[in-house]
Amino acid sequence: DTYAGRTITRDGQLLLEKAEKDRVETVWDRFENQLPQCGYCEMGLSCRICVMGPCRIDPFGEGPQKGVCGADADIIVARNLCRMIAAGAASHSDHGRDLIEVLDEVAKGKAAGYRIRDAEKLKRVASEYGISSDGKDDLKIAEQLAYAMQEDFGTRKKALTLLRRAPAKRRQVWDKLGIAPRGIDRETAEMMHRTHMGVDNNWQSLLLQALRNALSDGWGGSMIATELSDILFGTPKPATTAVNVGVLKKDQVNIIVHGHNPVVSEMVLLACRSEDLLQLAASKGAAGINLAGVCCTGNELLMRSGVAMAGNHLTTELVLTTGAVDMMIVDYQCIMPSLGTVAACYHTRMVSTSDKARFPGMEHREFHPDNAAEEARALVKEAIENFTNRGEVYIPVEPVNAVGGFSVETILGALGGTPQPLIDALKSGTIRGAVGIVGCNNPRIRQDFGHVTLAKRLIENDILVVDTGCAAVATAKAGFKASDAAQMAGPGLRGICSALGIPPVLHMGSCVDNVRILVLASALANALGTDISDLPIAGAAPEWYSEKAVAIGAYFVASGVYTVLGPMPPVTGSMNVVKLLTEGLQDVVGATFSVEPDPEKAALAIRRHIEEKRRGLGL
Ligand code: BF8
Ligand code: SF4
Repeated sequence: DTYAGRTITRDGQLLLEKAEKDRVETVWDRFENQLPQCGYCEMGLSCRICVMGPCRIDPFGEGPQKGVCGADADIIVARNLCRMIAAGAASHSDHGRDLIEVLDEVAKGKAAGYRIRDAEKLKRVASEYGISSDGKDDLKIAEQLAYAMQEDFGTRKKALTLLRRAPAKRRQVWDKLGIAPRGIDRETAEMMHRTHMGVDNNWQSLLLQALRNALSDGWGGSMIATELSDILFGTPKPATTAVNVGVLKKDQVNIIVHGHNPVVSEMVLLACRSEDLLQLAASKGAAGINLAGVCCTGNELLMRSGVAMAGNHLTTELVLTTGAVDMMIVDYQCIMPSLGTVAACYHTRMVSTSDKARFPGMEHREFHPDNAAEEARALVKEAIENFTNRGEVYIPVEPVNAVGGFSVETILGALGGTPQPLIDALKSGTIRGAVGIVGCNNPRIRQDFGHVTLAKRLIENDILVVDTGCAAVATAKAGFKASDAAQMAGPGLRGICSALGIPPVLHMGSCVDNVRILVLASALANALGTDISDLPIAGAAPEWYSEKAVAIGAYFVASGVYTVLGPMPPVTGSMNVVKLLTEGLQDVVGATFSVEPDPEKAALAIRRHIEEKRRGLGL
């Protein structure tokens, strides 16, 4: 069955069939149309950095071995990877900057609808920036924090403020290598500079700068995004929610938010809950207004408000084929430019909201902090009006229950305020280790197969899984976050999860929230007086596709976390680069990448790694 070959999800399979019937082209069709994909590009051996080129290196050694400028395979492959990391870091960090601007406008009373929802966290983060809260009201603190964080983006600092959260031993590693990031924008700009023709032509120093650039995302831009989202919208706490396309409701106005920035989706949520709009919906014959998310802005709402999640990356087109979506509101990142075309087959209204992200077939309604609350209300009203234009509706599955909302604050809170109980469980071997499963879907891999198989094998073997992004949605759809999911775990993990009333796979948020994993790992390492690279932990991105995911993988590894990628990054054209990433980095940062598309084998590799780290700690 071709549908089952594309996705392991039931909703996906049934909606693929519907899409075919409706003659809707999907990401899988276009992927097939692209085959065979360019072998030079797959290996990272093509270069179009300048217009003496484009150039390509012959991997078989018969054709050209140098680009027009003289760059060899090592330089070309390294530069291409570096630019992927720069783009990924830029994306997350620019998202972080947008939150600083909201905080600043809130402080200045210019952002109606937004407010400080976690004042305690505001003070805590402000103190990390050396801002005292004494005698100041929240808005004053917010203004000073916004300013200090903007400084982290610029060039005036020598090291990012939040690097101090990393264990001392890790910071020494970075200092020794000269890869402690200075400014968030600076590292991305320098990466682009170094990869211009005729600048840095040493593949090792290029890759070291790429690690520094990635660290500026993980311990900088993304970390700021997460912390400010918590301050502005609330620090997540566990809440029950529902996942898969079955969260759409036939008798309600369905609005989907898609993208990444909670700045838009939080205002849409607010509007969906307003009494007058609920009444308007009732007057149109709708039983309510049903807000659901896809991708990471969905994760942001799920984490903080228990908002339902319709699907992950490869579901974003299919969700429209239900005919049940009255409006999809998007901001930026991972929004396929095909969506407008898909929506045109149904009554769905498509709306883009960010000045920096426009899409064909979408109406553009720009959101800024000062008009967002009002614009959101206007859009929800229009979605309600569109409810009566619906044609046939097909919602083929029932939703699955899940618990989300595991911030570090929540996890440590559940453990009584310290990581000690978790350390005790690791020491006794009740839990063998912990793994972060992160990242996307990719049509190269059956949707969710990598995430679900890996998570299953790990929890069966008493390894706690934390996840984010589209991986987190995948495991939720598979039931690993249901209240009774502890049964799926091995005996040790099962006992602990049952006692704490938590699932064996903890939803830690969106992709910027991968920084929560860094903070948790640092708490464990600090409590043990060791480095992150000594811990029995690992990272995995079994179905990654995006440049952001490469940046995440790189900051995980540079922070000392062994990380297994599913799809192969475009580096196989240089065995030097491959060897450095998969072996050489061990001596440099105490961790490496590994590539393993088969999740069964990835699980074995991770278990082996965890047992080795346990032995290293004498456990
Ligand atoms: O930032 S996991 S497909 S939605 S890039 Fe995109 Fe990948 Fe999903 Fe979230 Ni992350
Ligand atoms: Fe070719 Fe060098 Fe220009 Fe790249 S930078 S396109 S290898 S000439």
